[in-house]
Amino acid sequence: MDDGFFGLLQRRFEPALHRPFLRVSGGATITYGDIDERSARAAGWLRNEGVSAGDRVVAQLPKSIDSVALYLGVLRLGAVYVPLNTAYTPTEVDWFVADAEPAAVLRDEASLAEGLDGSQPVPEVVERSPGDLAALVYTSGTTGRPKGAMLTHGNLSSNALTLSRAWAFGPGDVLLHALPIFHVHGLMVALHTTMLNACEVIFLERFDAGEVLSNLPGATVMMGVPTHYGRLMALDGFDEAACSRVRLLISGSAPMTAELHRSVARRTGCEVLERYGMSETLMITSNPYDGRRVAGTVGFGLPGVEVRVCGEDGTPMVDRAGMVQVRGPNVGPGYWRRPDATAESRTADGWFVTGDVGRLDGDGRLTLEGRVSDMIISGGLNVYPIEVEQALDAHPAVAESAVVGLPHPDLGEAVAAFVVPEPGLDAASDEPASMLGGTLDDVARFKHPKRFVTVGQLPRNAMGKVLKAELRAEFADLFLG
Ligand code: MLC
Repeated sequence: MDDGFFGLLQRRFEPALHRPFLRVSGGATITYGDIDERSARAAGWLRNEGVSAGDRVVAQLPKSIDSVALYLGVLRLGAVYVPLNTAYTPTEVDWFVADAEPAAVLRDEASLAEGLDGSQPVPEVVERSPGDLAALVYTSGTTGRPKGAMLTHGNLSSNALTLSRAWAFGPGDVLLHALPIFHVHGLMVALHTTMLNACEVIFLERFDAGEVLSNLPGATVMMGVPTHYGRLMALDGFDEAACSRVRLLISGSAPMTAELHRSVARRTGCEVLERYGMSETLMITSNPYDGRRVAGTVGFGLPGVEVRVCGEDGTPMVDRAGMVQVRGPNVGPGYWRRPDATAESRTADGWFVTGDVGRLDGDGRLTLEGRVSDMIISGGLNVYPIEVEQALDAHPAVAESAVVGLPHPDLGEAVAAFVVPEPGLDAASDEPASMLGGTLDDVARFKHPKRFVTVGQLPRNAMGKVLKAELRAEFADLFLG
């Protein structure tokens, strides 16, 4: 037993209580001392609401100082944080709540602020073992039924310490933070590395390219998804002068094209450091901080993290494409209350199967080449086609549908739907979107198809399986023209 991940953070905060932590738009800054106090209030408030160690706390909240205080309050109380994308619809949220069975659900910023203001701080930190749960991060799945990826205190501590060293974080760093904090990238990768070093964070509510650019000269590090860097490239001012203090631009959550990587380097003098991870494992590989960063690759297994690529028969291979598998203290214990899904995601000898297809070179450098499932990554957010297909198929005018990801200049991939109308119903409609009315109302908007294409039938193989690869090939230019 020890005091878990929050205890580790608190020891780092202690000598730095006067130092600035989060600086929000408009200039207000809270210090490490302030966040320590605010999170103790959050713990006090949650305890009064009946939350105790091991209980889940669901949060669907805008990005704010108080939502960070809530996260830390949950950790110090030994409870389990369950962040939800603010874009999820009430129906989607109901599903997560039923699955997580939380002791508290927070969806209203005003009552959070009121709760924190009106509560007594509870300064103790509840003891936790490295194997105790700290967070559940929901990911969807190929069956359309989301799964809560469990992360322990040990997972959070080990990955934060590893990244902090690998990326040479120090107290003088200023991180430009424009990511959402309901996913591991913005919440854990970005905030944990900075909190461990008591650095300052320019904490922007959302990604607005102009606002990011105007804050860049004050930053030493930025983390983003490729879409963020693509949008910055569209602004003339994204150049060497804007990046004069920047020592590191990091990209993850979706593949960055080698072309974007090179153009950012040409324009700013900074070679983006691309890394690879997922909710279930936190960060797995990274291009080197010192050493060659190779565009189009995600680098080497982080210290302490083992990565291998296996063929269909499970044999590890070099220089050939296969399944990427990972093992290490970063890998979570499995999916919440889903022993079936947990077992399916592991090999007999205990490696986690990522679902990504990749190739390791002789030096251990990993290049990702695709995915086993037809999951779409749109602007750094994962979209599982089956959720959208099920909603489309429920419409009386739809005989069947197929949803795929197609190359998109801004989002990397964007969601496209191929819809076969029921016979006799408006088959000639060029506007399937309007024909489909409210059928997608319960689906988060970022998952909605950006284009609908009416087709007479879907391409299928002899077994009747829809050939999505054919749709992807035939309509590869849909968003590029
Ligand atoms: C928003 N929209 C999207 C979208 N984001 N559509 C597709 N894909 C996305 N990613 C839609 C909204 O539904 C809305 O549609 C319209 O775009 C405008 O909304 P917005 O909120 O104003 O969008 P914008 O600010 O432009 O957001 C785009 C974005 C943002 C790329 C800046 O999505 C973003 O910051 N993404 C980062 C996601 C992230 O943090 N991923 C980490 C996952 S962790 P409408 O129809 O309502 O107008 C992970 C592990 C790891 O993957 O290794 O990191």
